[in-house]
Amino acid sequence: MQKLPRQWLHILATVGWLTSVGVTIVDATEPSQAVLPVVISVAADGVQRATVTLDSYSYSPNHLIVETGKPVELTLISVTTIIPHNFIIKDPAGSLSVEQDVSAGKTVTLKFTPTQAGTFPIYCDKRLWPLPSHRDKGMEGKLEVR
Ligand SMILES: [Cu+2]
Repeated sequence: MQKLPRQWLHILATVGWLTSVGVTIVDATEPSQAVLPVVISVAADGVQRATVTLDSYSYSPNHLIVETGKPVELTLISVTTIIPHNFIIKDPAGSLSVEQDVSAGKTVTLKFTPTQAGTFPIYCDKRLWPLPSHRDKGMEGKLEVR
């Protein structure tokens, strides 16, 4: 094995500590996380509202179904104590591009209006080098626009 400079060892030790904290948080989570698609209903004012919980490393629910052409308002609730996350939706074809940071323990509202039908990835691209990205750890989902 290659010899690492002292600073690197310190960084790796810190990363290891953060990881163990993250694992503890995941263990404390109820195993009954929603995995079924959630059809977001349209409110009387025409807005499609839903709440998504962000944890390390998941979105719950993680499969949202909305209607095209109507505004979507998502309340993003982070239940983590240390690790910051974000919420990105990207249509590779460009019809939708949304990115919202959600600091540990914070709640933020995200608004957008999907204009094209399709299924688009939702993911967190945060990453603590040299660990895999949060998306690689399973922090992803999908937005289905009908
Ligand atoms: Cu994340």
